[in-house]
Amino acid sequence: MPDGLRVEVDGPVATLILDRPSALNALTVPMKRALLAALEEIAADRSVRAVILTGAGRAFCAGQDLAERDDPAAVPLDIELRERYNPIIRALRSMGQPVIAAINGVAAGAGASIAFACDIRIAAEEARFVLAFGRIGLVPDSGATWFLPRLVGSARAAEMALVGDPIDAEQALRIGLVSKVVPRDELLAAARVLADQLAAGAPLALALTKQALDRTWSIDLDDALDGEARLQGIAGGTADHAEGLSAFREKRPPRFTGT
Ligand code: T3D
Repeated sequence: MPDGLRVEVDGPVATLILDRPSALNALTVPMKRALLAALEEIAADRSVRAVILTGAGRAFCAGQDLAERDDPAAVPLDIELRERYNPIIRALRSMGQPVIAAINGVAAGAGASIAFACDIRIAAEEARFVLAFGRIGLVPDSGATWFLPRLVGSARAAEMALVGDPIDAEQALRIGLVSKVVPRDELLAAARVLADQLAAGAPLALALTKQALDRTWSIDLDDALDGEARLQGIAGGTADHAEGLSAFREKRPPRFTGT
């Protein structure tokens, strides 16, 4: 796979596989382009209702491919972030479909940041998170300083970012960084069960729920209550809401269509 990304669509679930296992799926320019393009394409595809992001081999993603930094033509880091990493993080947050990070192994640097930006994280027993930025004299980026305190609290975020010690799967579960840990050979199946559950949900309601959850970080309770009322006004007008009510009355599972 020349661009280091595999995209597999099976029914309503798209699985994105970072696929450069010899370098622990470290991100090259072509991979970042391919990942952004895939996320944008999926965001516009109403037939895809849930996404799984995982890595090939023993790693989830080791962050920026450091070999690229030896290229004299490499762009400055701030430009690399603005033009290549930040759009990926924004795409993960703005797409309506829920994204599950299935963290199969080490997630380091921007690889960890990308996992943090997903909606749900489940991990293999071998997974570990390494905020590797400080070890190479860099600052956590790609949203890590925004997501991490919100996920695990500021004290743990500070320890992870400043000390940089690896957080193993068990610890990640304990501090709420992942919601489930499973044996490695069960990871993709567990992600698929979750993805199918999400894919059976009402797509617009899920998209609006993502929006509502993200908004809470920058608003007060009054704004949150107003925002929920506004989004509920939209969700309440959908055919999916009517279908949900019918299904409840008829004691059957709902068949949501995204309308
Ligand atoms: O453009 C910009 O720079 C701005 C954006 C920055 C965002 C960032 O992500 S900065 C942070 C970059 N990532 C890192 O600093 C992590 C570097 N890697 C590691 O610290 C370790 O490899 C791990 C903790 C991830 C895993 O350790 P371990 O012992 O399990 O594996 P290993 O032996 O270190 O690595 C295995 C191979 O993968 C090895 O190659 P080799 O010797 O077998 O040919 C290693 O060089 C390669 N590899 C690992 N990480 C990277 C990498 N190659 C290129 N880039 C990497 N990031």
